[in-house]
Amino acid sequence: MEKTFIMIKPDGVQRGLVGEIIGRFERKGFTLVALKQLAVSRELAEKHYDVHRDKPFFGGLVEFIISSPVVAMVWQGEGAIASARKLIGATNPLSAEPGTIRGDYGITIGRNIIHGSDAPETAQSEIALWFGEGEVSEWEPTLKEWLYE
Ligand code: DAT
Ligand code: MG
Repeated sequence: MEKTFIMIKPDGVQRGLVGEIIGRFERKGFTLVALKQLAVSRELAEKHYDVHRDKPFFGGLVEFIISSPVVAMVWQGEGAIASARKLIGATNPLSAEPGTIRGDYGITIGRNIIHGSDAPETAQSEIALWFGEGEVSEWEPTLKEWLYE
């Protein structure tokens, strides 16, 4: 089953959206296989956003991510990577559709609440970057037969 890395950013935690966001992934039917709240080091934030290192917003983005705790998670399920991106919505919350997390709760691109891996390769590398092997638990919900044909 596919796994994706999801992070509730400092604004999502500060605004009390953790339960709401976890609930959306649960109700969709995905399985939570790793979860922790942590204060992010500059090194980890820079590694996570390395692909954006040369962008003008990189410095501000790193400062934002290390400014207050985040909630890091791994969610599992069929098509979890692309589906999570749909649940999250477009990068700019003002362009994100209502019904998506960013569309419902965000206003500006620099405070867009949540991160989700964008492809199988990034999901794999982000999970390995944020979690040790023993931190991801392999389990299957007993209601699986009611979620999948
Ligand atoms: P996403 O988080 O939807 O994958 P991304 O990978 O293009 O978006 O960018 C990573 C984060 O960087 C994004 O969630 C918010 C921030 N960001 C992107 N473009 C930005 C911009 N033009 N100005 C400020 N922040 C930006
Ligand atoms: Mg991205």
